[in-house]
Amino acid sequence: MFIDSAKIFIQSGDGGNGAVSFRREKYIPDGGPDGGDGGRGGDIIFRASDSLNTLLNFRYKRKFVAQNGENGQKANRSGKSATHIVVEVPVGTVLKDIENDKIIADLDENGQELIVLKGGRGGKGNRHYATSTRQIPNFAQSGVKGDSMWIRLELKLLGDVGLVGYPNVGKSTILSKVSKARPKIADYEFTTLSPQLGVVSLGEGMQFVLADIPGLIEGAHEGAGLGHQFLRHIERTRLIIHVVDISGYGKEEPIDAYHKINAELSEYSKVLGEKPQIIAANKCDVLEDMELIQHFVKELESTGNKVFPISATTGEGLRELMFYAATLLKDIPKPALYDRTEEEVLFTVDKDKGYDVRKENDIFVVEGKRAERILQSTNLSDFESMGYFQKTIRRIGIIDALEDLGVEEGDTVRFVDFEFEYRR
Ligand SMILES: Nc1nc2c(ncn2[C@@H]2O[C@H](COP(=O)(O)OP(=O)(O)OP(=O)(O)O)[C@@H](O)[C@H]2O)c(=O)[nH]1
Ligand SMILES: [Mg+2]
Repeated sequence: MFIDSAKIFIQSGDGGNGAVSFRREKYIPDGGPDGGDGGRGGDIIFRASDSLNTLLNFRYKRKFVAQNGENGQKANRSGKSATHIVVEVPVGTVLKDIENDKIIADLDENGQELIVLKGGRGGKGNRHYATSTRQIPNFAQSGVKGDSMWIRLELKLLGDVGLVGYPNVGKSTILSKVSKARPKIADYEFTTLSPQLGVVSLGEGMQFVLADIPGLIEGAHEGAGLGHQFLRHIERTRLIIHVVDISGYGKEEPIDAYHKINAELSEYSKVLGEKPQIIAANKCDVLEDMELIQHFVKELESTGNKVFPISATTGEGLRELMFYAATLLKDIPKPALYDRTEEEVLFTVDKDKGYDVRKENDIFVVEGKRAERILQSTNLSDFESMGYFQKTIRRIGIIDALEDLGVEEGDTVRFVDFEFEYRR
């Protein structure tokens, strides 16, 4: 069975807390602070691997949870950082955020890696907080929490040659005749519901993978029918066999059908529109009028593509067609990355944090929806509420972000419309 999609849960580890501790040595009555830092939580990393071909493994293992970093310890000992979890997926896997269906990553190359969830940073131990006026810091920094999300994995099939055409033209019949694949074949439209792959072996090491997808109809590029969700797969192939049924219709109809499908391909993407094609005029066995075939061949060879009159049923012409495909493939390099648009793929996986931290002149500014909500829920004149406010902005990483920008004791922070002096 071929599974090309899976839903999994991932969670990165929390950072360990920094320790509060003071040196205790004989003859040293008031030792300074020596609380070590917390360790970092484990990341969730995805890696594309050539050795996997399906998403089958994810039927059995659906949760990937990284461990937390250890807490800091006394005597300046840092807590151990957790090991990262590496999730291996087949080359050609697309990662999507289930919440909004956004593409997080498109792992196309063997060995390509991406950190999808970062583990939380460890908190600093109290030894970092000693100053000339504060020699006994009775606090340390908490570790930052990890993050979690549901992800959908989708595997784009990687065939060398794709069979493309209207429904019911005989694509699956062709695949079944030239490979060991056994796709469903029937005399009605949309028999094929998901992509099928077969290996075509022509002897002497000549072989390629042939992909059969559901039939395309007009409007496919906008999502009509079934085929459109699989055009992505065809985009990855190096060559298209464009199948046209030339039986039973008039002289011009098959030609018209050919152009209509090509228009759909071009509308879907430039890559698809420009992919090299071979044209297969199928169901020749039921044609009595040879002139019809000749007309079709003559008309369409003017497009620069070669036309093969075939019959998938009797097998006539199939061998020549497959050999020609194999010959063309020799000169078409395997694609590395295909054209992708910026907005489509987000290689940075920082989920929207809901706040933004920046430095404006000498002021540190924190803004954003989440920051606003936190502020609204805080009673600025209440001690406990303020304590909670501080905890929250630490937990979600605002303090870390401020420190990364170089904030120091006494600097001004403008939190939405609330200004305060920074104190550790
Ligand atoms: N006479 C004749 N019938 C054929 C030939 N090739 C396919 N057929 C018939 O056409 C019908 C459709 O064939 P399929 O291979 O299922 O067509 P398809 O293009 O895969 O169709 P979808 O999966 O719906 O897109 C079946 O009844 C086949 O037996 C052929 O060369 N000659
Ligand atoms: Mg089919």
